Parts: sequence; structure tokens; C-alpha cells
Amino acid sequence: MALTVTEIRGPIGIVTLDNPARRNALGKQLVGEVIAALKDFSERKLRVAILRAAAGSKVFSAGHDVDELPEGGREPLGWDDPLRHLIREIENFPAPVIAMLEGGVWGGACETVLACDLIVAAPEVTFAVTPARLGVPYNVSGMLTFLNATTPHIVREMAFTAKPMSAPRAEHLGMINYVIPKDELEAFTMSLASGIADNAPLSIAVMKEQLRILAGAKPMSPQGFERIQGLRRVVYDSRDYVEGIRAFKEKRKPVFRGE
Ligand code: YXS
Repeated sequence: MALTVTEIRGPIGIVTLDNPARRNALGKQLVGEVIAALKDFSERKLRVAILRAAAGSKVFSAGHDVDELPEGGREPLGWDDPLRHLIREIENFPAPVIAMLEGGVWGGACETVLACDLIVAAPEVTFAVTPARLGVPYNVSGMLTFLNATTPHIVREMAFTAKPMSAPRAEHLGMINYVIPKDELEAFTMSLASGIADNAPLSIAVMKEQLRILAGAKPMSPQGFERIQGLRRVVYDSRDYVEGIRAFKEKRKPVFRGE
């Protein structure tokens, strides 16, 4: 059974996340369908892609599918993790990707949305960066996505508190482009997309790629990278990591002991 719905309206492609039973968790199948849709849009040379959840969704996406996370002792967000593939596909898609949001945006879905080129959200939308809720050591490129979307203080606040941030506050901080009433959201987003689609696609594609390369051009020494990977291993080898995943699955509050 498909977990997404794909639609093409002229030069605009729309991918709708449609797995409400698991709150659109970013599992291997759902991510694979989104990536396949983006590849199809690229082959058709569509000029804008829109990523959304089904109309009226209370949750845009609950983030990484926790059941697909390792239970410890292994890198949880490695290069080949579906979430990492999704982020790269959005960043490498040769045209703007617009996130059109209704409902809560959680964990890896926050990074997915912030990797999009423009973000339009209904006022009720919230954004929660959740590694600390689960004991997960987020990965380096993921943290860079957050750092490129806002200031270090705001990244720290979101990462350390794991509390949802409202769409109006996110807009005030410049993290998202527009907050639009739910009943106007689709018309507004389609109008935004159509305006972009009327502009020069080659110019837009090269500016998007320039911005991607410049955003990733952060110096990090090999020693610095190795130190981070060593620290992350301590976390995903920890009892806290196992406790975080287990508590989620057992639907109880985790008890973290810092070991
Ligand atoms: O009990 P059933 O079988 O009906 O399944 C429940 C949930 O277990 C399931 N579900 C998920 N399954 C896998 N991965 C998930 N991330 C996930 N989230 C939910 O969906 C069914 C309905 O969930 P329920 O009853 O909680 O729905 P709700 O409407 O009461 O609450 C919606 C949420 C989103 C507020 C709630 O489901 C929630 O807090 N989900 C987890 C949000 C979260 O912490 N996401 C982070 C995932 S890990 C990740 O993204 C990164 C690795 S990291 O953490 O590092 O950022």
C-alpha cells in the first residue's frame, strides 16, 4: 500500500505524505516513495516540488521511524539511513522544494523541512528537534542543516529542550518563510510555486546549487570530525540511548542516567 500520493499540476509536482497510522514517520518505504517522486519530477524537468501532508493532518511527520533505529551499538544515522538519503535528495533536487506544512513537525522531519528551499506553515504548526528526548546523537551534516537555518542559540534551545517551537516564532526568527491560515495555505503555496515556475529554471538551479555548496563550506579538520564521531559513538553505545528507544516503544517516559 502506498504511503504517499503524487500529483503533477503543470510545472509543479506535489508529494503528499499519507501514512496517518504512523503519523507519517520517515521510514524506509515512505522515504523511498518521496525520493522516487522527486526523481520523476526531475526527469520531467518540473520547476517546483511541493512536500506536504494530507490536508487536515494533525502531524506533518513524526520524524525518523523509531522502529527502524538500531537499538544501540551501531551508528543510528549513517550515510545510508533513509533520512540522510531524503535530505540529500531534497538538497540536490535541481529546482526549489517547498515544504507546505500542517500539523506537528518532529525530529528528523524538522531537518527534512529545513532542508527544503522554502517553508510555508499554518499557524498551528510546531517544530520539535527531538534527539535529546530519545538519547540520539544527531549527525554532523544534520546539525549543519539546523545551523544554516537559524542561530546557534536557537539551535541549542531546540536541541537541548526538545520542546516544540510555534510557526509564528519560527517565522519571527527567519527559520520559515510564511505563516498562512490553513484554509489559504494551498492556494498561497501554489501561487508562490507558480511564480517561481515562471522564472528561468537554469538560473534558479545553479543558484540553488551555489547556495548548497556555500552552506556546506564549513571548515572542519579530520581530527575534529574524528573527535565528533568518537563522541557520538559513546552516545549510541550508551545505556541512555537504549533506554530512550525502549521507553519510546514501551510508551513511557525515559529515565536517563548519563551513562
Ligand atoms: O501505537 P501504534 O502502533 O498505534 O503507533 C503509534 C506510534 O507508535 C506511531 N509513531 C511512530 N512510529 C515510529 N516512529 C515514530 N517517530 C513515530 N511516531 C508515532 O504512530 C502511532 C500513533 O502515535 P501516537 O498515538 O503517539 O499519536 P498522537 O497523535 O497521540 O501523537 C503524535 C506525536 C507525533 C506527538 C507522537 O506520535 C510522538 O511524539 N511521536 C514521536 C515524535 C518524535 O520524538 N520523533 C523523533 C523520532 S527519532 C528522529 O526523528 C531522529 C532520530 S532524532 O530523534 O534524532 O531527531
